Amino acid sequence: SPLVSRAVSLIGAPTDIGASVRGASMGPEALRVAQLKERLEAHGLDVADRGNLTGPANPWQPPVEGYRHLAEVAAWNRAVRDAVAAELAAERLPILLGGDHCLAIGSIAAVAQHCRARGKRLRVLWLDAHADFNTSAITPSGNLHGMPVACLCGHGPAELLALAQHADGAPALSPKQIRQIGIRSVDALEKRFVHAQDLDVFDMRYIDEMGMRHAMELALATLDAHTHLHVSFDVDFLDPGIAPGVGTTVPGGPTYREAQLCMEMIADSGRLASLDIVELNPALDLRNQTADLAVDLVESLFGKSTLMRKGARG
Ligand code: 6HN
Ligand code: MN
Ligand code: MN
Ligand code: MN
Repeated sequence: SPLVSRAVSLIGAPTDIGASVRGASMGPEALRVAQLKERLEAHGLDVADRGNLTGPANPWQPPVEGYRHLAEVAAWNRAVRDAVAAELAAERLPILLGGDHCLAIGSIAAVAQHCRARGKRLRVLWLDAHADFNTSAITPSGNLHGMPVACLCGHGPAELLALAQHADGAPALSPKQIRQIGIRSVDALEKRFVHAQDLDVFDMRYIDEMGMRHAMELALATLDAHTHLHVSFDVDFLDPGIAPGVGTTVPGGPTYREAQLCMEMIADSGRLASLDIVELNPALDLRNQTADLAVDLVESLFGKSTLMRKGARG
């Protein structure tokens, strides 16, 4: 779609600081090996690979007061936020290559601040098996990759709220701006908090009963010409049968065709303006097949199949 920026920038964040299964730190390189840049260029995009950000090593420590590696997570997220902000300021579409999902705090903070400064509406699509809405009081793991949505909505540690919130102290996001798709693993207390905060969740039960098409029609409803659409794509969204290379697999995810339709409908909206690709874990993958699938789906997100249909229609 001509509405989507044809200039995109890849930003690698090679860390698994927010997880307890190691290996997502190798995600950026696996996506490069799967030829993300070349495959997007084949669709006419101008792709700049900015290389990898740097940050603290994973110290592999147990949680402290409900958080594992909080200071290191904050350092990585500051670097991500600043890098994403620079690409948005240059009118380029940032693609964050994670890394684990805690990095969406920095990425979406930059997007939220950009949208506020430009008077744009923001819609966030959270494609994930998990709601990522834990807090230190309710987390079963202390892993910050289970908390980014809550942090962005203002529920999190001061260190992360400080880097994510707006200048006036308002949270980066309101739950009203978020649509979660593919959810099928939510912790018991997390579930209560998701309901209390009134998050809009299209879980797998909904997708089973109503279909991916209907879920996406609703998730993409009421976008307008001033809407910035951010997609946070946790690769564990996908069924583990097709995407084994993630640290926290949950059975019963979208099939190949359901995932393609999801991406195609986002492409058709013409509003995609920023993207995270996170939680890819090459240490658990088979011959880089999950990276290859992720790139295939991202191609669809940028209109690969839309172009096919136009051709078919003449
Ligand atoms: N992810 N709900 C679990 C936790 O530890 O908080 C799993 C979180 C997974 C996070 O995959 O991005
Ligand atoms: Mn912009
Ligand atoms: Mn996630
Ligand atoms: Mn997940």
